[in-house]
Amino acid sequence: MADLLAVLHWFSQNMLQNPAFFVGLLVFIGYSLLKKPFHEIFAGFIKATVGYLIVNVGAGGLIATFRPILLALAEKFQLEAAVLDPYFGLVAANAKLETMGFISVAAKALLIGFGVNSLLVAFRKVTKVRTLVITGHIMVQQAATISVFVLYLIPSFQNAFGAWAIGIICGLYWGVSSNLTVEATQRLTRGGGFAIGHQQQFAIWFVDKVAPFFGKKEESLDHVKLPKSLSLFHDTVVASATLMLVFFGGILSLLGPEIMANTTLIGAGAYVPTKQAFVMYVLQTSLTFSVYLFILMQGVRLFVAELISAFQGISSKLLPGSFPAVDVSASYGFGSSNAVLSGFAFGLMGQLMTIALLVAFKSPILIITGFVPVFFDNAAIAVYADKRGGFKAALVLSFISGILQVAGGALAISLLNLTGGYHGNSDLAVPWVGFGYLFNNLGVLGYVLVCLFLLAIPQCQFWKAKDKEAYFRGDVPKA
Ligand code: ASC
Repeated sequence: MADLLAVLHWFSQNMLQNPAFFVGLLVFIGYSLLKKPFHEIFAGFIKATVGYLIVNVGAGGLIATFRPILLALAEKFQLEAAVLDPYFGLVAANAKLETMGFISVAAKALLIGFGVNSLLVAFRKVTKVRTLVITGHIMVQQAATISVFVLYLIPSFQNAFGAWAIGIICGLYWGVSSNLTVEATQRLTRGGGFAIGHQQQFAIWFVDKVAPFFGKKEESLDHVKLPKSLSLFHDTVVASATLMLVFFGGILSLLGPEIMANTTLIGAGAYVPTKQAFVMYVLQTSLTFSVYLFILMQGVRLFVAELISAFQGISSKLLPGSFPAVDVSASYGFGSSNAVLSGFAFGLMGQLMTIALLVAFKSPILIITGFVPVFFDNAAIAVYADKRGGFKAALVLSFISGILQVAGGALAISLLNLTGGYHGNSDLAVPWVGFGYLFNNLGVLGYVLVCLFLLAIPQCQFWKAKDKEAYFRGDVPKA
């Protein structure tokens, strides 16, 4: 038993929590099952792992470039507010768990959750769940936040069973929510063979359903006719650099050189007056966002391509009819070229408008926009919405999503009594807040009801599917 625990611990630390190697391993296994020659297996392993490491560089760079701006904003305007971002949320959740005396519960729950998700897929004929979530860094964040939901709101779980209660509901959420994205993602990618296992699966499902009511898919962002002088915005690099320049250039100019040069506050990323003119610092920092965005997309392309072909080995030999559920940025390359940026821009407007309303109505909880939810969620929402309902759907739905992220985030902070930050991504800001109220009002009964609700979702999907075999093949939907 002790040996088994040691193996599980090793697996969790080195693979699950470091998904670059986990994805590499999956590719290795997939290609081996497909009986590819060894040099191809090796090359696949390298490309997938390096691709994922590149994604880490891109996502990490975006987040790190944003952090000094956030610190300076808080200092300059003395904002005692919570940052809506899963990394800030992770810190806040861990601090809360520590004060409650449950330090390592989230790590245990992560492993149990992964086990539950694997069982749901292994018994997919019964559970109708086809997707295994493999985005470890996200699962770490979610396990921590969900630990607070379960333990803080349902005190009767504050015991040895607690980690199991959290793990079971995490595993159900992972398997069921990612399973909801299969049809939408197959449609978007024309049969790419993967699903989304990230932070906005419910939103993707919803957007895919409602987008057609907003307009025609033919009126996609790619087909929006821009005047000749603006058509250069069809180029992603130009569009992203310009947007970042307007947004971050505006904020940085407002903050001014003095505060940005405060190395004690800002640390790495601070402005060094002896080295550079401030205007050039603003230009460089803003353009750095598009550099990291570009890097992120390259990495995604590399690992997704390998994972998709290798997973055919796993889904044809080991788990027929199963899909890997991966990072949402895997979907970006399949949308209109400007969908990612449009989603970010309109989501940001929705967030800022709601924050202004919180201030105007003197809300006791003030929210600061964090980069991860406003960028990654809304980008995805626009990509999926645009595919189904054209540009109007993409813009309106990402705007609404921005509103919900802030409103739901504020509710979650007051419900969970958190300080400093909250997760803020769509799933954690909308459905999970609803689950939280059920936990709070009904206790263990609320927990059971949420588990039953989650278990019922794939049954409904299967029941609604006209062709039951196509459901497990994950055929590309016709309409
Ligand atoms: C998240 C998160 C990240 C990014 C990354 C996007 O939610 O925690 O680091 O999105 O996964 O590719």
